[in-house]
Amino acid sequence: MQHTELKLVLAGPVGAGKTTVLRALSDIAPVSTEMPLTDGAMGEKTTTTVALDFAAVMLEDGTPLQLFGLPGQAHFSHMRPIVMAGALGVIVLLPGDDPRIAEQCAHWLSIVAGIDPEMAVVIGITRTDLAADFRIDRVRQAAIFGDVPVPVFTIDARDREQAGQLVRALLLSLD
Ligand SMILES: Nc1nc2c(ncn2[C@@H]2O[C@H](COP(=O)(O)OP(=O)(O)O)[C@@H](O)[C@H]2O)c(=O)[nH]1
Ligand SMILES: [Mg+2]
Repeated sequence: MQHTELKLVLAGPVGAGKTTVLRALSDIAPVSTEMPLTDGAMGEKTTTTVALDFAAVMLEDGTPLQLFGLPGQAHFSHMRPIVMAGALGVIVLLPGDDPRIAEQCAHWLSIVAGIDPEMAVVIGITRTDLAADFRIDRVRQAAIFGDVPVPVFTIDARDREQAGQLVRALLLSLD
């Protein structure tokens, strides 16, 4: 049993579901820094995370877990190393309905590796219900961190149980 505070980070592009996962999991009212999208709305999405998202979760064994979301926009990339400092692992979220998901996967893994190449990483793919032609094998081919394949899961970010599965997978990979 572990009672030291755990810190995990959610990374990924705008619209991947980072804020949604944090809201689904949080035991407290999550802290968000949502601002109107400067480039105009993307579909139904009119706001984006500018600095960070924060949520607190108590794990079943009593361990407090802190979850931070990284801003997706490159414009706020200077915040990423600050938010990632002290984290034990990163969940990379990717939108399954983005046709460039394999490139996004490689791009976000290289961002995380550039900040900390020793980081534990899992990948969660959201919005696959919106993508009839989604192929998980294309993402798996791009899901290499260092030289090691990263676990890939499909989840609905709005579902607390499925979002929790990503956290459990990441925590299991730590020990
Ligand atoms: N249909 C569908 N929508 C999803 C799923 N996961 C997330 N979303 C939606 O996708 C959008 C993601 O936005 P958000 O959480 O703000 O993404 P962020 O930019 O990464 O923080 C929200 O409208 C979610 O409700 C999913 O599995 N299926
Ligand atoms: Mg967000």
